[in-house]
Amino acid sequence: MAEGPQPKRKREEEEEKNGGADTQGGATAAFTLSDLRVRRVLRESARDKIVFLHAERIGLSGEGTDAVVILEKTPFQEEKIPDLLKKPMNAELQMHNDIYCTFYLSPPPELSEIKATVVYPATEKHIQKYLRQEVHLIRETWEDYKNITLPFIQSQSFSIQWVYNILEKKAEADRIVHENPDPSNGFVLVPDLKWNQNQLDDLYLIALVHRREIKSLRDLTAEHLPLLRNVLQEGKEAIVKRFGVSGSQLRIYLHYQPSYQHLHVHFTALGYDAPGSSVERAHLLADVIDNLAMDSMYYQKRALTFPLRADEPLFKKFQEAGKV
Ligand code: M7G
Repeated sequence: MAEGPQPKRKREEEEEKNGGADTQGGATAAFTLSDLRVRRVLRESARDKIVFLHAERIGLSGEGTDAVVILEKTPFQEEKIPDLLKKPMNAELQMHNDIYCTFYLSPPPELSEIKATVVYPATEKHIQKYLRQEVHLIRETWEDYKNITLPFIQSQSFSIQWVYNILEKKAEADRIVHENPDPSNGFVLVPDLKWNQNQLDDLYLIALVHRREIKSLRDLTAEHLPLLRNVLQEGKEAIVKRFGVSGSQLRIYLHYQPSYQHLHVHFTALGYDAPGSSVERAHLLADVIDNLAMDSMYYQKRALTFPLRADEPLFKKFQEAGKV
């Protein structure tokens, strides 16, 4: 029988107890969730049972430091479902009509977990990332990439310190599922921040390549084929071995544009409608490999589409250039 997901490791539990951790440079500055004060709701989704909050932590001098807090009701864990009906709890009948009735349950804490992800200290860019915005599609030619996008991402993009912390084993070292240590063609596979590893329905891992100069799809040429083939092949093998999910049940893809400009590949359960897995952002790794095998300069020739929020500085740059 397939092995289930690994139980939560001690370090994660400790981090959760502390309410999160700042892993800048590998150092961990713990704080409790109750140190944070909610400033406003950035976005919420009734369908996904998730809310994104702009919060702040008040320092000793009374100064507030921005944080982003993401609260998400966790998926059901199959083995715990029978307890939901069995355990004595407050179950309030809301409506009864013929054969139909609705109850509202107030389950005990161990059956009503909420996952809290904290970004602290958060930059303005983090806050903007989660703020509900009007979104537009950009069609970026190679010239647009060179003239507009590249200078922009070189001048300002998210810090990728967290990626280096993983590659250098300064953070999440005990979560590594697989590593190929080769400096040119190797990578590290870890559970994504979004996955709590308690159930396989929303399985989500990321492969971070050891090479540091590859920012995104735009930098890839046939030279990178051995690396990409390793990620595809070894990533699938590691996931079937550890989690019992076969390669044919995985969606393996890159984002364009990625938020973090260090090449990484997303592995999500095929049945999970993962955020960012839609056509305007996801490029299947198998297709990327085929495209590069056909034409080494494929991603330096073709136009690429991606969504941008209306208030993003990059969107303004495309507007100023008359491209939107
Ligand atoms: P992306 O396409 O660059 O950006 O993917 P997106 O967040 O807009 O999708 C980066 C991926 O890395 C996302 O799936 C994040 O959830 C994940 N991620 C981000 N951070 C800061 C961490 C982290 O510290 N640890 C892990 N394990 N995953 C992270």
